[in-house]
Amino acid sequence: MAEYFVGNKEYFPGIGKIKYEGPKSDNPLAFKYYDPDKKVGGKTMKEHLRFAVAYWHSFCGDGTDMFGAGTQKQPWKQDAKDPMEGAEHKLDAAFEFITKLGAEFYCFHDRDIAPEGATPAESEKNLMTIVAKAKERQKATGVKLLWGTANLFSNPRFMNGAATNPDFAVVSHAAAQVKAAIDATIELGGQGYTFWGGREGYMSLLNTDLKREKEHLGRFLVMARDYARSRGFTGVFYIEPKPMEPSKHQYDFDVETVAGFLKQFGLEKDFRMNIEANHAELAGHDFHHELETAAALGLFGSVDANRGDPRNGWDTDQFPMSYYETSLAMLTILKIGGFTTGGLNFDAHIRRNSVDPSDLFEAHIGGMDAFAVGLEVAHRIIQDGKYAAFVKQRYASFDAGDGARFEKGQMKFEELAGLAKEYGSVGFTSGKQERLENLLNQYLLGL
Ligand code: XLS
Ligand code: CA
Ligand code: CA
Repeated sequence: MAEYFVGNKEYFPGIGKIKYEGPKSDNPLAFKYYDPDKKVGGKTMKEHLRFAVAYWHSFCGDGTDMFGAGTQKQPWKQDAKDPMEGAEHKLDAAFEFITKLGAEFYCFHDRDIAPEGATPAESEKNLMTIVAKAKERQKATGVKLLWGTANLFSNPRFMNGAATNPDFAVVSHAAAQVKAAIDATIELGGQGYTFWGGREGYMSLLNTDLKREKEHLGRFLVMARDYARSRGFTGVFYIEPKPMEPSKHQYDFDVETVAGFLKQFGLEKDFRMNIEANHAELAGHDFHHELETAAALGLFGSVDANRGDPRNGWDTDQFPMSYYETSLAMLTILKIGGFTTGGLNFDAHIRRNSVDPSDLFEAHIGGMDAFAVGLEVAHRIIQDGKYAAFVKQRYASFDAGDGARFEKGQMKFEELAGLAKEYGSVGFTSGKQERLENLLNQYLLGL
């Protein structure tokens, strides 16, 4: 077991490398469907799915909520003599966990991995000290950084926003953090850098200059991109849409809104979407809708894999479980050729009453299995081509003749209007939705 942890202490004793045991296994600490080396199409499951563990939920959050204190013991927080030693213990626990689980990647906020100092300079020093240690552990374990980000929402100075704060001094603090977090991401070979607009939005329009705030956000992102590129960052920038919480209205509401914003500020070449299932739901969309919209716009990037609770409308960040959702998600992702720099980041936390160290493993195992099933179902659907053939046929009237001329922009509006007379009574072709939904259930059960 010793080979799976790199620090001085084992934080998850009694749990070894998680193995694939197949669907009949009754071992809760084994994969039932995720078989990393199994080939699906031309790639292994591991290459397709690019799983990442979210540092903040798994190693920082301890079950604290608005109504009560933390419930999860987290031994890495218990015997440190100061916050920097605590950060190193956390790093050891994280790399032990990720390695035993067999995830390829992790993601972090600056403040997840290193404590904030009294000044920006001290914060940066703390961060880069831990980054050097993380780099050693990445080398020792082969675990890689999917993306880094800056926490621009926890410190009270960000209560009115970060890049969109009405006070310019706060904007400069946000820049200090983003600059250091970009440096950290580059140093660790991160394949992406994420901007989630934590408090970039408003609580009331009565005290907000919406136009100016959005322009400040655009300016800030342009400057951050240019800085990162000047430092040699070749990865992808992500914006992660979310419609609300903590703000009443967040500027990065959903994929369509962000797409318009990126175009407005000339950011569409460098930025892609990091789509979270729970955020899609908060925006009143299906997860599949957000993925398909990003794919259609050529802006798909990465995924924060989790689920919400459709009945309470909060960002509950639960682990993904629904094969229905993972299959539809993987269908869109496979259709556009799979992930490039992105991956499936488990931005999810175990429930407050899940207090056993093994619960964290079981949660991730379930999420990885759910996406492995989704991958296989989506692959089979694409191989079969039944949906694709149906959709192709549905739009066949645009493939030749007048329809094709319309698509190519070779027709005047008067001509289009005039054609109505020629076509007469049309438009009563069944969409066959029920048949197609029934088919999806057949695929899900593998019949
Ligand atoms: C919060 C967001 C956040 C981002 C990273 O709702 O999901 O965790 O993913 O800042
Ligand atoms: Ca997220
Ligand atoms: Ca969330």
